[in-house]
Amino acid sequence: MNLFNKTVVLVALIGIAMVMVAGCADQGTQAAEKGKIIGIEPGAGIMMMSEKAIEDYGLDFDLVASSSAGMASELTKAIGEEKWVVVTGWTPHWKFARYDLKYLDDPKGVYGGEEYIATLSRVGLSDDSPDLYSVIKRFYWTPEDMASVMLNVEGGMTPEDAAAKWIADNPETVTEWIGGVSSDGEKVTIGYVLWDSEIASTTVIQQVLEQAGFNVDTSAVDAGPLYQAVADGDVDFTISSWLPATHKVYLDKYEGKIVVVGKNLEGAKVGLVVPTYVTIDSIDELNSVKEKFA
Ligand code: PBE
Repeated sequence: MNLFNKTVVLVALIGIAMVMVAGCADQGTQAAEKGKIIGIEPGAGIMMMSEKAIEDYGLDFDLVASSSAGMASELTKAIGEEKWVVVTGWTPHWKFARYDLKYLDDPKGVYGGEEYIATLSRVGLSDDSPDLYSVIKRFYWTPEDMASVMLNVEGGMTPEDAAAKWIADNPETVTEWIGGVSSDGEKVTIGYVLWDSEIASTTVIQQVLEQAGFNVDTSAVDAGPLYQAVADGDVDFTISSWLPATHKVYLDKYEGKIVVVGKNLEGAKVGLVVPTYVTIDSIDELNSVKEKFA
């Protein structure tokens, strides 16, 4: 080997050694790194619950704020690479139809038990608009109904088309909700949050009310401002209230200023969700494998 070649080999070896050292150092910092829980919008009930879970379980994890769509795309990406990922999840949601997922057990009950979704109205709506009030009081469907609309939206339909399809497929239910009510263009404003589940339900109720002759506006805001808007009477009603646990703080905050119309869906759930190939089953095992979630 001539001197030039020797130099090349030497430089290459030094290069390789540097990469190896850097790699080790990297692994070193990774081991100390916190795990990540992929969250959604700040203000969602599930975000507050997850902060509490980090505290109560002493998790060495950061909760990363994102959006419902951002959470879903992180989940999709991780599953594509078979990487471990933990997200703030809820049911009904299309992700359970699309992927093999499971809730992590929550022995401390931070995420509550079974949830329902409630319809809330502004104070005075039942007097000002008894017909409208009667329709939203009758509005009740199943997790499967809601999930089917969400799944079609996830599959590429617009929320409007997916809602119209559900309505066309369920004429008897819709007729029952409308209950013979017919408006000549009364204005209605519905508040909601851009969660996939609430995009689905709100678009359906909007179209049902339009079918009954109402002139419907929707207003998409974050959870905190939504409750404020119902309490202030800026929106007439919302069908986006997750109870008894998820939105308890909001409902408590506006006690007496918001009317609970009734349940519109039962059998909902919130919690921490992982792909089934993640080999832990409980939130209290998260710390022992946090590197996998870094
Ligand atoms: N969610 C969907 C909401 C309620 C509906 C679970 C993301 C929340 O956490 O507030």
